[in-house]
Amino acid sequence: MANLDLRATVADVSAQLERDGYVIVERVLTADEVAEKKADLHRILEATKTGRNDFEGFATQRIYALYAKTRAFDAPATHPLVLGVLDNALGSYQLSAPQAIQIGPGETAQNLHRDDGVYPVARPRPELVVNTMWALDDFTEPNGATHVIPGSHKWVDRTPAPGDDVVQAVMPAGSLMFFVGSVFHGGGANTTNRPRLGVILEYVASWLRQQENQYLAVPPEIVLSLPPRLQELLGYNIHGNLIGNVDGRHPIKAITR
Ligand SMILES: O=C(O)CCC(=O)C(=O)O
Repeated sequence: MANLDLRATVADVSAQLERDGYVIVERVLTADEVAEKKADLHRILEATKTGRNDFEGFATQRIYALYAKTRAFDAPATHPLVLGVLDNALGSYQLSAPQAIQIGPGETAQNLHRDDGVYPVARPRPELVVNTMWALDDFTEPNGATHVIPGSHKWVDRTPAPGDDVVQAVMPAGSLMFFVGSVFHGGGANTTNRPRLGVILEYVASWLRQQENQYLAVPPEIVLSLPPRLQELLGYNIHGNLIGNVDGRHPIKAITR
């Protein structure tokens, strides 16, 4: 399916996400924004080790605890298009696994997986997870553009098999891919001599536990300096009047000095 651009409405993006399990919106970030974010992430990548197993990628660097280390993805996390699509897909949600992923030269393809596979809830079920991938380099077939199996989010009891239609999320730097937690996908092999940098901001329904523990990942003094909507997305929210309360009160009060 053709990539969309910023003329696409929330309804357009949501419809394609629901149908295919993923959708790409090109050039959501300007070239200047991409350059600025890349520069900040490169500062952190200098001190970031490569992965410890095949899933993380032995030639791939991952910046975990992203919101403790950079302010470059504060605005993208609450981009109106992102929030609109997430409102439709999940209703009430929070960040689950924000991380930068730099796939290095020589990396092999990651196994195809579902991001919501960590939650033991029987299928079919409503989506629990929506992921966003912000491309900071051009994503190409040879440099490891994410592999996706369109439509696989609707599979109830099958897994990928040889012959399945696997596409790659080819998109220019600054583009944004949405993909639901139930769609099979994985990082591609990088056969070029340059790294491929992207940032994944994964969101999960706010009644579920976040994949990375943001309360410990992001120091309270940083959380308190952030806009309220981002604080909520980092986990300082209450779902359904009760889930997430601290001593009967809103969790942000527990760290407010
Ligand atoms: O970097 C990518 O293209 C996707 C990575 C991914 O799916 C993961 O690490 O779970």
